Amino acid sequence: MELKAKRHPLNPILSPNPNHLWESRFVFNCAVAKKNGLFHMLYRAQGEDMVSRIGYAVSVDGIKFNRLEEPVFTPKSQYELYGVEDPRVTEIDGKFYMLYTAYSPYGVRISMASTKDFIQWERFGVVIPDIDNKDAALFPEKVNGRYVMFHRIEPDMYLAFSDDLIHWDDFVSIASPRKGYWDNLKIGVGAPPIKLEEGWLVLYHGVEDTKRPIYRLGFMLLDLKDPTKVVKRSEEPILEPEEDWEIFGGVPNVVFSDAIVEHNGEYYIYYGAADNFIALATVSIEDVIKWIKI
Ligand code: BMA
Repeated sequence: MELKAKRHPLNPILSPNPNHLWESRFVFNCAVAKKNGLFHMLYRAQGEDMVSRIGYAVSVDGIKFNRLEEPVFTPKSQYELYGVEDPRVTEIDGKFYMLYTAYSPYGVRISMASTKDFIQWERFGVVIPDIDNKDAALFPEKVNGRYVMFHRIEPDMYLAFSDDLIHWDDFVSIASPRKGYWDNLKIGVGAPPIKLEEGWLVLYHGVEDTKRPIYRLGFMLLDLKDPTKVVKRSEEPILEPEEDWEIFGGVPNVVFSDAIVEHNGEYYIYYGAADNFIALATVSIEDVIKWIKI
């Protein structure tokens, strides 16, 4: 069975805003958390200076978002000199933890901050030091007594484990690019995983090694008790660049997701299109379960 996500007809749902210098050129990879009937979005934006900052937008239907005039999270340390990128948010014990990429002359580093209201932040800084690393997302609960995080040391997807969310160890590669497939160059987690009876459902991106690399999206299913074990993986992508605004833009041929949210029997997949826009695609939960079971 081929599982395909369906684009929302109002796409793209968020575009650069020429009136705000910090987000005048590109808005793209975003985190979304649903809480008390609202969709809270944290999105990466670039303006005239090309530094990445994080903006906030809110919605009641998950489709039409209202944004703030100013970014809510901006570079604050030497590791963030070029920007704060690609937020992914997980709610743990009533707090939202954001993992993001800090980009600077030192390279790319996984960093963390937490918030209760998406405006005021507690910053933890770099949590995996001394190594180029990105594509991080936290599991929503401890597994076997420890916190678990996805991360990516090129070209593989890794897990890391922690007792306090700050110190991470036991790095283990759980999946690699596959020769002859759409994800043959490098892979990284998309959204934080969703716990199902059948296992951990993980949206991820895969890059194909072509003259102009193509970013596509697929699913993995991880073993519930031992998430280092991949039980199933999309043979075909569930979403790939097809629309003009996915093929042309800041970086061509990119669909890249940091967020999946359950809503009315569907998964809402929010994605950055061509590093230029924010778009929405949906897939029915029933179809995902069917895909898992075949
Ligand atoms: C990757 C990511 C994203 C981006 C993608 C395509 O390296 O870190 O920020 O969307 O490249 O340019």
